[in-house]
Amino acid sequence: MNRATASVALRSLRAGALLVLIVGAAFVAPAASTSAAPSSTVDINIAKFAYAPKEITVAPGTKIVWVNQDQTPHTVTSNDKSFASKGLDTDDKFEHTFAKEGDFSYICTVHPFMTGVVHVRKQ
Ligand SMILES: [Cu+2]
Repeated sequence: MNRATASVALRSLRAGALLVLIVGAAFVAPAASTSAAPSSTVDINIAKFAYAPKEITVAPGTKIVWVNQDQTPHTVTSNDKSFASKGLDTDDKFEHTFAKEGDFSYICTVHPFMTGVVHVRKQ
């Protein structure tokens, strides 16, 4: 084996190693690419007879979790009836995932002066 042949052999060895890396990556890549970005979760506190924040803008697919921090029961009831909680006691939670874009106003049916709105927008 002369020097030129050895060089070619080394080059093909490197190419082979590169091929193994590429093939290996191809096996790894699908698993990585199928793990979609997790949808986000946003908390809205219910405290002192108010939703906080009262108004919020989120992306489609966002889950909102309302948590009643008052000593008084409250509800989360949408004006278009697309979601409605039961009466939430202290520390009770209600969650709803907003799949579609739109503006979703809601109130507490026990205290209708308590209002909130969720804007769902592609971001
Ligand atoms: Cu209330």
